[in-house]
Amino acid sequence: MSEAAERFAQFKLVLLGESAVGKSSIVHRFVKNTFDNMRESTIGAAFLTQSVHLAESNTTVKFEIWDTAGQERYKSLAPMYYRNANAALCVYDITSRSSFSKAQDWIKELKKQAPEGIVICLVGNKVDLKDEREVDEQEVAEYVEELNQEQSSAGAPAGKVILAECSAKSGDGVLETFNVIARALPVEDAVGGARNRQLRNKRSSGVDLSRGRQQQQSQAASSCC
Ligand SMILES: Nc1nc2c(ncn2[C@@H]2O[C@H](COP(=O)(O)OP(=O)(O)OP(=O)(O)O)[C@@H](O)[C@H]2O)c(=O)[nH]1
Ligand SMILES: [Mg+2]
Repeated sequence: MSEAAERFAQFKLVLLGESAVGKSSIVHRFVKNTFDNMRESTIGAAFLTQSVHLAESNTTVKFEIWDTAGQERYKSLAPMYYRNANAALCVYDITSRSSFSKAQDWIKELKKQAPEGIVICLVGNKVDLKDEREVDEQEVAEYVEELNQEQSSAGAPAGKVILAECSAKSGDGVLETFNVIARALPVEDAVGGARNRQLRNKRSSGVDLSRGRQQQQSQAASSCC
């Protein structure tokens, strides 16, 4: 019996959140499986790529990751990164209430300005510091449930916010978070889209990599702008 061919899809993902919540640390854990206690604050944004494999659909999902700078002075650059994004991680630090309200602001902004159908994941980082927790899990769950109910009652079929917690330091929950996002993305559309490339709406769906995969870098690539 012949096995079905592996499929490839590519999506743009952006990380948003207050400075020092651990956006770059999450990305580096995901892409390089490393952690730096003294990571420097991001300037502008950084670009990296990494793939996950979804066994159930035999699909490799490649993420093009834009890790934005959380410092206030870079805020005006953010729309440049989220306006074409398929997915967004709004990151907060579970030991910082202010970072949670900042993540909520990002979600509001994305709901207004980002492409329709963008997959939004609200991520609480630094769960290794649970003794210093300031943001209650239950409160976050209720906030997300409320948001998703508003979404449903507005008749929007997609766009539910996903909830996750992780620790870039220990690695707990990081890969799981990206796997959940990959599963929530319109993989079928992206794969099928190759047969109908001209009709694809670039703002809301991914890119099929089945053709020209050799032109793509298979592992992490990193650059800055
Ligand atoms: N204990 C703990 N520290 C973390 C974790 N993730 C990141 N940090 C630390 O938090 C600090 C900030 O991490 P970054 O990844 O640079 O934060 P950022 O959100 O990218 O910050 P900007 O680039 O300024 O927006 C660094 O000192 C990290 O070592 C974590 O999961 N646990
Ligand atoms: Mg950073």
